[in-house]
Amino acid sequence: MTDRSRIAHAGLAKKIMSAEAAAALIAPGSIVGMSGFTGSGYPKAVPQALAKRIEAAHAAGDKFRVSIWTGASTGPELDGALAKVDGIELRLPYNSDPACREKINRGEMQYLDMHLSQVAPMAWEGFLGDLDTAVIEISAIRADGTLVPSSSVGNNKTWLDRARRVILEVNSWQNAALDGMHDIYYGTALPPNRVPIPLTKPDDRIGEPHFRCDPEKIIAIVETDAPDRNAPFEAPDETAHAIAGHLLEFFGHEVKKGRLPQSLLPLQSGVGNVANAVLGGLVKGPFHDLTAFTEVMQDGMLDLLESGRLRMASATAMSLSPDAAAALNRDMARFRDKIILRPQEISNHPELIRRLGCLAMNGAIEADIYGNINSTHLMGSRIMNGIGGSGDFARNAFISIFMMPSIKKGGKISAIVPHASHVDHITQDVQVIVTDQGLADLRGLAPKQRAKVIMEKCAHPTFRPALEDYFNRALKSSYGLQTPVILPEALSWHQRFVETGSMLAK
Ligand code: 0RQ
Repeated sequence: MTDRSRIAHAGLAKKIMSAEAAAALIAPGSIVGMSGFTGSGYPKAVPQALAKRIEAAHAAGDKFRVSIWTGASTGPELDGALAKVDGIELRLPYNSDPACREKINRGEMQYLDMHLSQVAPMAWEGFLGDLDTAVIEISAIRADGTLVPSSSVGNNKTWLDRARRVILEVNSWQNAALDGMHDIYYGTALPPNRVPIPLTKPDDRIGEPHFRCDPEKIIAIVETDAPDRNAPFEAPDETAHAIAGHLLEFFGHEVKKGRLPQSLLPLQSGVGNVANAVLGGLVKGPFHDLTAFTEVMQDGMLDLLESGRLRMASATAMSLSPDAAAALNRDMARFRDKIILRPQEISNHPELIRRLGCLAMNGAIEADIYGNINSTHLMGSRIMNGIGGSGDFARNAFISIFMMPSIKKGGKISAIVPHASHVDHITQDVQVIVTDQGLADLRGLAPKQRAKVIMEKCAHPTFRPALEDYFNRALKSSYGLQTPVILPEALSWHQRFVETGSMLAK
């Protein structure tokens, strides 16, 4: 049920219309900035109405595509609906929708994969083009015209400021008790006028709870009552438990050595099932009074809060399974003081990540024996999701950790390869690699030392001898011996997979 009391500004209440009428205001060829970060806080009605309009235009032989900017991935009602009707010309900065992914990998959609902290500044700098329309989900409009954000903040502040025209979706499904959870910082500027961001602890509030928006720019308001949609997490399997176990043992070791406090340092945890399992492991671990300075709140983070182990979490979005989202929605008021949602240029800001000393834990597709990480491309060319916030955190973390199962696709793929087929995180940005086999602590190690530790601790036994054989032969034949490589063979494992469906030698 939509709830008219959510729109308390008399002037703006006059702009309520249907999703179809609002979608009719979006021009072909325009750049549209939408809300949404992972499956939360994205507009649910206008994108679907726009998709219908595009489909009708295409059926009539007219060209109709738009460029879509968001916070990160969204839901099927946005990315999926628009991709299916071939309605997206260019998409940025992150995607996990299967229909979009297919279009991108078929070469039918341009995809600009960006560090998530850099999207808002680049939009302000004018590097990305002119933003025509913003379509933003909020949970309420206040009497003074300020806007109560919904379950993600993402780039909404920037889209509301930069867009020529604004369409709002007021979603009554979002709990009214979200009001007060957000911290919208209005102190960013362009060089040479940038000043330090005054945040020194994850629980500092440095902004205001609501978005500002010039009411004159608001051209349409659409009422909705639809839930956020995130895929449920899989129950952690043996592999995920093994990875979590190695990592928790490592944290315990660092505490014992006096390099980490008992409450650790602010946690950042990426997307995916493995990351979620690690958070589950922390619920049972010996660490207390934890904090998180991260991008997304997954189920595991909510469990940690519930357990009392995690004191508070700062993020830009919820990324919860349907069950966890419903549970949080029922109990929002209780969590309001423990969760702060910020714009993604703040949640992922390199200055803040470096200052706070985050422990960054992100998933990866593959690592090479020297510790370069591929987070984005299968066999060097096919996009999976995107770099997301992993680069923002990896380069600036206190300890940058990448985790992955040692083998994928039933053992046909090794996650540890002679040479990464694509590099998102260079070896200098990677301090720890952990697989189900073990944990490689790479701090203080030079390339050939790194290779030995990665092969010994992280590689699966099926692939380890072939890696060692490659490395030993490279030591004899490489052009230089700082980072030994056999150039014609470096990507042969990937080529074999493309040709035979397996990296295993016959
Ligand atoms: O495919 O689903 O078809 O089986 O990739 O892989 O191992 O289940 O791992 O869910 O943790 O995701 C890097 C994609 C890992 C994620 C990545 C296939 C594999 C499976 C998923 P199937 P897993 P996860 C902050 C941080 C970048 C963004 C980021 C990611 C699927 O962590 O997107 O870190 N990271 N953001 O089978 C072929 C390989 C493969 C492979 C995995 N080597 N070859 N297929 N797969 N490795 C959050 C945000 O930024 C929002």
